[in-house]
Amino acid sequence: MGERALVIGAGLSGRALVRHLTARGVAVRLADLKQPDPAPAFPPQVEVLYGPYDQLILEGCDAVYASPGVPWDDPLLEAARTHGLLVSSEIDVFFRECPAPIVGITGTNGKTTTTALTGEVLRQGSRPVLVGGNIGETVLDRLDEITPEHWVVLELSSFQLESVAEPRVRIGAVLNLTPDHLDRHHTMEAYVAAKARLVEFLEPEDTAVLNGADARVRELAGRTRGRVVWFDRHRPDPPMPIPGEHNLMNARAAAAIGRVAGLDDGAIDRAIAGFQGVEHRLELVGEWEGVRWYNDSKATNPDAGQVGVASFAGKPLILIAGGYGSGFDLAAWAEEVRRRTRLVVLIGQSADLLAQTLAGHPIQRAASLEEAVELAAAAARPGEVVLLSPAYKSFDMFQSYEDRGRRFKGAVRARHGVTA
Ligand code: UMA
Repeated sequence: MGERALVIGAGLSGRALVRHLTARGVAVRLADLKQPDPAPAFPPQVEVLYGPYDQLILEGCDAVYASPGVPWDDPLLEAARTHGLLVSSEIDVFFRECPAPIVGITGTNGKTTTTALTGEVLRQGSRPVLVGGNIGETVLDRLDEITPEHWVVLELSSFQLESVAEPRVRIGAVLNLTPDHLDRHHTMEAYVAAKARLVEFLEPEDTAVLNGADARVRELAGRTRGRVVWFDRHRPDPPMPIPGEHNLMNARAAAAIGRVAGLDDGAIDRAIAGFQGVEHRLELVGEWEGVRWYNDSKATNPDAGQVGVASFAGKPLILIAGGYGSGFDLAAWAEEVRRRTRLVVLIGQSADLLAQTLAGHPIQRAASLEEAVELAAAAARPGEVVLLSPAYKSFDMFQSYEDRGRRFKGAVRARHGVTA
């Protein structure tokens, strides 16, 4: 754990690390390229450094803990390795210290819904359940409440998986694999390799829950010593109340995990039928004047955006899309959007590119999300759906996809005279 540790990043993971390390008597230096707004409060003994940093910041430290946003091949981390320092992360520490069996869920899209759903399914059993990880809840600061009787359900991103020395789980589910985060992983092979770590550390008594309908995921069966269960073939089909074929796949994955964990089909079905959905994933904001408004801000790449749009098959759709990011293949997204939408309102940095990509299709441009809501509201007719499903990341106009989703909901409610 180190006597003096450097923590990089003052976000959710960094703050959890600072609490964990200081509680164990480790002297902590915290560095962040920029001061978060609002600035988090740290105990006075923590040395806090905001602004650009270089290798000198390692001086006197015997361990470095990086946030998921820090590339695992960052020059600072490489220098630390060269000097023999421990290089670790919030989720790495958690894996080392967690006394309970872990269910790990990864994939490009659907992780958060499947993680939340799996938590609901496992709660039907007798063991206490804790849900966290990339879903937005750090788990390190909850170690004290976890017993060997628990199930811990973790959403694991590729960034988190590559940062865990031995990511051994009891049940590891991989939902799908399409290109994402290639700015960070450089190649699709490297991205798949990070995700594959979830099943590569399984022992024969563990289970890989895989999607046989996804060619890249199917290949992972050859990279594990664990038993393989194909969740796409799970039957009976659970009654999933959230729209979209992809959500039925997510429900099959959660149901397959439930069966591996020893639950009966009736209990699994009850949990899934009562599922309320997850904020920012095809979340119903409300219905006004016969128009239903949905927040799918979590759609941060074209694959997720395409899935969002396809979820409303048969209903006339007004789509709000665009944001931050580059290097995406837009062909499949654009085809779906042309087929399903009556109007697209474009926002964000990618608006020009999307306008070109959708040339000939009805589009409008908005300078802000609030203006996009105004334009959509003016155009929408009773029986239609307005969907925010950006297909891009949020960082050009917002702090995060959560910030974007909440601003959207606020603007939609304000437009319809709903305060609070
Ligand atoms: N920072 C540096 N140096 C760097 C990079 C970042 O100082 O080289 C600083 C930033 O200025 C920022 C801080 O680090 O202030 C933020 O750290 P972070 O981006 O790692 O964010 P956290 O708040 O710690 O949140 C992370 C995950 N973020 C990322 O993976 C980018 C959250 O996933 C996760 O919920 C949280 O840990 C708890 O586990 C979010 C995410 O977008 C939801 N994940 C990606 C995705 O789902 O596609 C992977």
